[in-house]
Amino acid sequence: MAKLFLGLDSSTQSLSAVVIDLDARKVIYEQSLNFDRALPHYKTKNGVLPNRDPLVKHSPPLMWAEALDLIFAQMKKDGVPLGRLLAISGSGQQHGSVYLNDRAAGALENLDPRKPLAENLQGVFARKTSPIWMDSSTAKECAEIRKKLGGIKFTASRTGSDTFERFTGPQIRKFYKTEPKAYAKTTGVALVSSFMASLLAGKIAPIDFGDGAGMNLMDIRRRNWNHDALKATAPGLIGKLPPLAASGQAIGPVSPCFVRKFGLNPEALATVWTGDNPASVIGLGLIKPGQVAISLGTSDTFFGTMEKCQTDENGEGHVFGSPTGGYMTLICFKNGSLAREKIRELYKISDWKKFGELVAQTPPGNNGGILLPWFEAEIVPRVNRPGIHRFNLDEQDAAANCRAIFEAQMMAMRLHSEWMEVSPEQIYATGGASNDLALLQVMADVMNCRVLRIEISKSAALGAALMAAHGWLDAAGEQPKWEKLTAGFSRPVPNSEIRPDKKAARIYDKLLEKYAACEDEALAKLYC
Ligand code: XUL
Repeated sequence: MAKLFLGLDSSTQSLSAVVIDLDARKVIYEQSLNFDRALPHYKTKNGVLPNRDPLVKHSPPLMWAEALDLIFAQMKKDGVPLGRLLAISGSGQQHGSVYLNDRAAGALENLDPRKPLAENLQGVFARKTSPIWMDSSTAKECAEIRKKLGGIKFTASRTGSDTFERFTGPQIRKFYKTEPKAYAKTTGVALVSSFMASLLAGKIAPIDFGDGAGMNLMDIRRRNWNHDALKATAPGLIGKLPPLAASGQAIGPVSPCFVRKFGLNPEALATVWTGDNPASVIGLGLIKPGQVAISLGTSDTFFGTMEKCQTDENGEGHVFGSPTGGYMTLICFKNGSLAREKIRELYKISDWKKFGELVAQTPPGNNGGILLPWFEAEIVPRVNRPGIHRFNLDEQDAAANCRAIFEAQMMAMRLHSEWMEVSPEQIYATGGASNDLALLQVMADVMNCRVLRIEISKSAALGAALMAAHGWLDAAGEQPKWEKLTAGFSRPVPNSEIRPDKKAARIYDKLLEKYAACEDEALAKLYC
């Protein structure tokens, strides 16, 4: 009988599902549900609630739960053999936190299949909204925690990263400081990933070593909660956090609610979820150390698998646990596809094909023109005052501005990933914008490295499905090997290899210095 596994990905803008047939090495079903369109009553834009403060970005956790109901209903309608799924895992946008009260555990254990999930969860939240990874409102709390932990270098070497505005610890601290009563009523803090896993398992789920590392609360090497970090964050926090566990590890059988409502097999396993980036590492097959990918999504990320845990002394990059059991490294740039979209809107460019054509019309290096696209507060480099900055760049020149934004995004990646000391033989490109050859040529030239396109639109959900398979095989005592398990699922698109143009690469080697100086100048102006 076919071995079927489901992977879900609860991201910023959508919930996606991928079902794999493990032995046939095939994805047999894919589906995505866009929050704004499918659940308009939550009034989100791109999955985020409007807020007067541009630094505050929250989403409603009930919306994510309602989306879970909807996607299962859709799968049932589409004839997915839900009764034959052996295990389910998932991934969530990283860092976002859900605050539960003392009614949550009981509600999860007694989910009523006759009622929508959202109704089952009425009254279980100690905080109605969840701060998500796009939030940059906790600079003060970051400074406070960092100071208590002994500075950037020490914070990074203990928790895997310096304190970051979007990381869960600083967010929890802000909640504790600004809403102490609600914090006191919080009995459980979950991540987006562990919250969603809890719904499927019908009990509070563990947080995994991948997503747990995005909290500034976990000891990155020992993989347990770090008591100094907990103390620096908020009182009584240890009592509010679930245990830590390996991604994909079996939690138990799925909640009877999902069995009754959607016909799941009562023996199907609910497993521990992870963050979207750790799951993508699996989905893209980055199993061997030194393999690197660039994902061009809502956020642009540069990530790869690491042999041993090496943290960034300057505090810009992150180290997370990888679902393979080792480590992964990541740098996250907030101004990814939404920033590219802003430029497209600004210059009234009809579609992405046209955008790529305009990039192709302009010379590498853009005649020295540089654009810093910080439409939103940026993570790397840290920018808390949004705004765009042009250097030697004509604002009226649409084509030059299209090239400039992508060149800047790639130069920022190169500059800020130098600490990783990886010189990959090739970079895998994935995510929406990786379909555009002109952009990929810029990527190959700036990075001076071959680029291969991997066409997996849902790499995180695929990774999650593979994690479910790993967890199920492990629970069956089969000691699965990641390399064997993932083989055949993600292959570069045939003939998609793009080689760097030597002349262009030389131009970028030089331009990088100018780019770095522009960043310094803009940052000095912002913070003087
Ligand atoms: C990673 C990060 C983002 C989110 C996007 O640190 O903040 O990539 O995970 O969902």
